[in-house]
Amino acid sequence: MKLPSNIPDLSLALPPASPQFFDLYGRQNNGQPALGMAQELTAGLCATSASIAPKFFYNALGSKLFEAITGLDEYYPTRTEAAIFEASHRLMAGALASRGITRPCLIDLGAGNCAKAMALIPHLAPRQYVPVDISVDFLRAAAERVQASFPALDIVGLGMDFSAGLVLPEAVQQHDRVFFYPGSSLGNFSPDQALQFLQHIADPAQGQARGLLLGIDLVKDTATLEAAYDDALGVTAAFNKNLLLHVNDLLQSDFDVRQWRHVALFNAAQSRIEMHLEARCELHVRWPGHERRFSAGERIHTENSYKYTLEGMRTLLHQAGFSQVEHWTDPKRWFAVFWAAV
Ligand code: AVJ
Repeated sequence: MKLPSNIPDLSLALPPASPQFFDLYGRQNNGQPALGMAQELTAGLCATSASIAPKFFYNALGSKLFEAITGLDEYYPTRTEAAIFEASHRLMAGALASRGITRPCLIDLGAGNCAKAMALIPHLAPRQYVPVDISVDFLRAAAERVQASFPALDIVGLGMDFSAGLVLPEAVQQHDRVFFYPGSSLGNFSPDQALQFLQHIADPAQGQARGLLLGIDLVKDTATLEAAYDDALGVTAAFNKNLLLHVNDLLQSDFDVRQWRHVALFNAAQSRIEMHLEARCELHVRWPGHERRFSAGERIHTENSYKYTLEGMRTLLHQAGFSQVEHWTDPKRWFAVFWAAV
């Protein structure tokens, strides 16, 4: 229908809505990383068994490399999870509706490029969308793209590290909060830490959550698991090594990525993929006030990615205090999406 020429088209006259955004992460006023972060990195690097937490993968380039990983043939989790949502979103919306939740506040933990939420938003019709991610600038750009796709949606972006605890600002609606934790990111926690985190979400006194939509990777044959974390193109290797560039930026250290080799292995006893960086030769790394020698073959442990069984995850969710637990999976049972109601 054509508008009469004397009536302005208000949809064009309105400024495009833009998301609210809070940067609650780590850099101090002088642009230096917070002291706690430098201390955490130094402690990990100087330990007898060196380690760096996986949250440090996600600088701007790291988030892009992870996005590339999600498109690899070997990396089955992303497309398998997307297929589960595609096949079952009506049942999922029904599970929420059966608890009286029709317009949730959708809190997306580790939202990254927000692609998973973008596919879900038309089906869950959230009243508010709250993407949370440690990669602040990457998230800011993604939140703006979500806003462009859903101009009327109330969006509150949160750039923060929630691995040590989740404290939400007042701008986040308290009514009908549903946490969305897809992609098996919960697998970065040890089972003990995962239980604590889930308990926090399930505790009515803490997060005021009504429920949780959780995507989790399942135990399967070792070859499939290891290929997913050591792809033929070497994208995961680049993702792993980029952590050293991020640490150089944060600590003013002098890691040379060419001196390190990517290692990924399935530790069946602990049911986890481990990623390491292995020194190709004897080498020294220096940063202000510190020096660490690595012998040839010595490793820095950079990630654990725990794999669960359906029963194991159901038990964990009940242990955490959720009252009703349902799940959906793919025909090969490679991945599962759980709905856990408080
Ligand atoms: C984002 C933690 C779910 O463990 O599969 C991908 C990260 N590491 N390839 C995962 C990752 C190497 C990913 N999570």
